[in-house]
Amino acid sequence: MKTAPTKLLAGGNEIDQSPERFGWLRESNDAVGDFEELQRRMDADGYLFIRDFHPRVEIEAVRTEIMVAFAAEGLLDPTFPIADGRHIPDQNPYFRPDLAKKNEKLLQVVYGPRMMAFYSGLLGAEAMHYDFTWFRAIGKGGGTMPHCDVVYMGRGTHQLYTAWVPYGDIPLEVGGLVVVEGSHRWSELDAYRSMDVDTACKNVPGKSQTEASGHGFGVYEPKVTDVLEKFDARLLTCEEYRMGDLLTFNVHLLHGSLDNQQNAIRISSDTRYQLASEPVDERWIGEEPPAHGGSSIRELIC
Ligand SMILES: O=C(O)CCC(=O)C(=O)O
Repeated sequence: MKTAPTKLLAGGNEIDQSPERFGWLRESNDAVGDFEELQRRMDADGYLFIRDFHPRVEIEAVRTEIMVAFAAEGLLDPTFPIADGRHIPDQNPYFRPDLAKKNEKLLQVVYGPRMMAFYSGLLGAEAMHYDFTWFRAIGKGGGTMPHCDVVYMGRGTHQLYTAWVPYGDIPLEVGGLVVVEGSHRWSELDAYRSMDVDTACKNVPGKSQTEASGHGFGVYEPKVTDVLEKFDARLLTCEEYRMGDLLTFNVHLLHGSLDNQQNAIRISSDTRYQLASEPVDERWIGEEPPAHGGSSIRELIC
């Protein structure tokens, strides 16, 4: 197995790159179009990784619009080409769904016929997508801690898939998505996965269900290295994500991202798909989805 060239970090902790703790995602390009086989792999692995799913030129066009917007906001270092997306130190955009919402090219990538046909094929009947588009623009030092998506979007069907789409080529040091191999099958995570970040504990004033049980705002455990040791598991990622790649996974798979160790902003979207006939989590539907907090809060005795 090839090893990663550099020291890798997640949450500031160095990743053990030994073959027992680290490896590469399985590519499923050989099965594209064979939805039975893709569903079998999704069940087995909890994810599907398809190279060049989208034409690169379409992704590059989205990237250009986003970087031009960042330049106009004064976030980019003017001594580098805009296309490089080098941010000024201490200017980390981090989470910018507002930019995705008004980017027609991006909306066409994530909700256009190519994606909808893919998810309808995978689900075996007509698919629908959430209206909320998560868009991340992660600068130096940023990364996402390990979590399962179901704690943020579990009020509808759990037969729900995330599509993670990078809008740039992402070397390991720029921090792409990582998954914890086989974690979607771990029953030890069931109690955590049954939680909801917008459920407030009536009996623990000021705390949500996840906070009261030590999972903060839905993070399973901040140190992914501890998770890997505890479960004797491997972290999987890709040597270099490329513009056009699609990584899709189920809501029970533990995942996060590596820390970005450079000033190059790492941009990606994550969007959600399910059967149109199944119940949907209303927090993510509509022109202005209610999202977290506010009217989405429900009370419960924890
Ligand atoms: O891109 C990231 O850093 C995290 C993405 C993520 O958590 C997701 O797609 O659910």
